[in-house]
Amino acid sequence: MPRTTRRLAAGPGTRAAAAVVAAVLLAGCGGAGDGGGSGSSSSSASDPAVGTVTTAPDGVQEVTIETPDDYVFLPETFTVAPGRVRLTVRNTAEQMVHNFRFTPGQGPAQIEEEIPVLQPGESDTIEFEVGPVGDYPFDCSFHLQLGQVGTMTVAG
Ligand SMILES: [Cu+2]
Repeated sequence: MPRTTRRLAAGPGTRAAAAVVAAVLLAGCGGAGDGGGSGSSSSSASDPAVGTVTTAPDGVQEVTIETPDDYVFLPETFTVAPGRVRLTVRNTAEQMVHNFRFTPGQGPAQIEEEIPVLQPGESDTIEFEVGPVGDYPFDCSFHLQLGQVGTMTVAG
């Protein structure tokens, strides 16, 4: 069977899928040549994929992102619908301390909920309401200067 290369269409429906693919590619990149399967690549099977937005039984959208030993969020973008969001940030780093906040003064509306500090190996969850559609930039304030930023998109 010939190998086909599929290009993702740039429609809104494929955005999340593209983000997931990007995250998988990044993870694969980091683990290349490492047969040990240590660290973040071995998340428990019951968890949905990192960056995948699911709806909990109580109707709240849930998503988990990770911060590794680098100045990035994995994935750095995710998309939710207007409504309630439960966001978990998992610091998979072994060395680095990170945090999470929505960048002050940016985005269609301010979201005050934040995670002030995440030690290596810690995770924390915040819950908040999103209304206006648009892009909500977030960052790790410790590493903002080093480019540790991301975007939550709210799409109706
Ligand atoms: Cu950081």
